[in-house]
Amino acid sequence: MKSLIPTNIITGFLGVGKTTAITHLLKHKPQDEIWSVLVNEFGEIGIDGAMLKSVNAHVREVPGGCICCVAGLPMKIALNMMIAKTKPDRILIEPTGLGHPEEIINTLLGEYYNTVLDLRATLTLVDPRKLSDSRYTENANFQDQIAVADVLVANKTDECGPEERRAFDELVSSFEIPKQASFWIEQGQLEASWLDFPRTEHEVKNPKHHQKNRLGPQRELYNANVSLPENERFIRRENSANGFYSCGWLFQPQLQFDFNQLFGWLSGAPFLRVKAVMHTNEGLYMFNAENGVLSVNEIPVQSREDILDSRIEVIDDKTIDADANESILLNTILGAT
Ligand SMILES: Nc1nc2c(ncn2[C@@H]2O[C@H](COP(=O)(O)OP(=O)(O)OP(=O)(O)O)[C@@H](O)[C@H]2O)c(=O)[nH]1
Ligand SMILES: [Mg+2]
Repeated sequence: MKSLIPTNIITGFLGVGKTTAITHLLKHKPQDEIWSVLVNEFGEIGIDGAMLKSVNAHVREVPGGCICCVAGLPMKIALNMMIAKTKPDRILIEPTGLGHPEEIINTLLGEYYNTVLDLRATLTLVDPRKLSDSRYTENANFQDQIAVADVLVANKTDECGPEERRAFDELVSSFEIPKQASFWIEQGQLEASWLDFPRTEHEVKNPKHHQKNRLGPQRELYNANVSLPENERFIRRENSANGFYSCGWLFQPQLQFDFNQLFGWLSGAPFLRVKAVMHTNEGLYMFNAENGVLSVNEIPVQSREDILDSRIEVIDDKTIDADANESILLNTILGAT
C-alpha cells in the first residue's frame, strides 16, 4: 500500500510571511524529494504561484477567495490534480491570509483524504507587532488562525522590540491546551523538522461564520488560474469578502512596464497589501508590499520560462478605486500615451 503523504497547513494573516516561509522550506528540502504546494489566494489573479515558481516549486493555485467556502470542492480538485501529476513526498498548503483554515483541516481529515494524506501540525505565523493592534486581534480570521495552530511561529522578529516579544510570549502561554511548540524566526526561516509535529484537536471560536459571505454561484465551479482571453491586452478582476477588497490585473507578456515608475507608485501606494510579478525594462521583477513596506526582487533567469504574463494584485480593507489605479498602472507601460 502506498504510504500517506505528510501534509502541513502553513497559515497566518495577510502578508505575515507564509509564501516566504514556504519558499525557504523548498530551498532547504532534501534534493531527492518532491514537495508540492497548494496556494489559495484571496485575490482573483493569483500571484503567490508565480512567486513560488521562482524557486521551481510544483505549485497549484486556487485564487479568488477562501477555498473552504465552496465546501472544499475547488481545493479537492486542485489537490487531486496536484497529487496525480506530481506524486509528492510532501504537501504544503498555504490558505489565504484572509481565510479560515479549520474547514480546510476538516476536508483533509475527511473520508477521502484519510487514506491519502497524513495531516501533521498546522503552523501559524504571527507578526508579534499585530498583537497590540485591535484591527488584527479583533479580526475573526486572525483569531481562528491562532486557534487552529499546533505550532505558533513569530515571524518578522527583525522588526520586533521587547514589548512585541512579551506580547507573543503572553499569547503562547494563554492557551488552555498548550501549543506543541513556539518559535521566533525572521524571513520565514522555518525548520523542516517542525513540520513533523503532530496535529491536535482545537476548538475554534468562529466556526463557519464566513460562509454566508460567499460570493455568487459562479464561484461554485472550480475556477483555476485566470487567463487572458485572446486579443486582450489585459484583464481586471475584483473580489470582496469579510470587509476586504482586492483588485488584480493580468497583462500580456509582451507589455513592458517602466521599472522606476512602477517602483515609485508601489512604494507610496496606500494599500494593506500589494503583490506583483511584472515584466519591466530592468527585467522580470517581484514586488511585494505589506502595510507600506515594499520589497523588490528580480526573478532568477532559470525560473522565468514558467512565468509568462505580468500580474498585480492589491488588497485593502477599504474599497479600491479600480479605475483610478488602473489608469496609473496603464501609464507605467512603456510606450503608453
Ligand atoms: N522585515 C521582514 N519582512 C519579511 C519577513 N518575512 C517576510 N517578509 C516580507 O513580508 C512581505 C509579505 O511576505 P509573503 O511571504 O508574501 O506573505 P504571505 O503571508 O504569503 O502574504 P499573503 O499570501 O498575501 O497573505 C514580503 O515583502 C516579504 O519580503 C521578515 O521576517 N521580516
Ligand atoms: Mg502568500
